[in-house]
Amino acid sequence: MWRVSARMGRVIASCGVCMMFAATASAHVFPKHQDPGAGASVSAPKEVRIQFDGPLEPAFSTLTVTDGNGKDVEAAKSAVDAAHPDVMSVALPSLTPGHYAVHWAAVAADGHRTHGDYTFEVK
Ligand SMILES: [Cu+2]
Repeated sequence: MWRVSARMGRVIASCGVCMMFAATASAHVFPKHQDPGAGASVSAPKEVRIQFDGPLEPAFSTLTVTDGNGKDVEAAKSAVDAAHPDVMSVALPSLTPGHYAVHWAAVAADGHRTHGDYTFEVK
């Protein structure tokens, strides 16, 4: 079960249960707002922040950022906002101009997993 859109990048739901029962699709969380956005060209951001359409399981949800060579660049481990369990962010060092990829894996509160990636550009 997967879907693709130019605006959101690549998004994949990957739990075995859901491969068989499409009706459970609503148990998955998907990005609602991504900052920087997919395909955006921005000044070096201090963090990548994604708001999902439902609460995340902090222990299993991750957000990483890689540079053009596929090397991790995030300054710290990603974290789910304690006050806003639907928001996950990761701090960044000062990034040099270039293309970067965001990789996220979101585990919903009920254990269903989705993941995806998208790119943005630092001017
Ligand atoms: Cu699932």
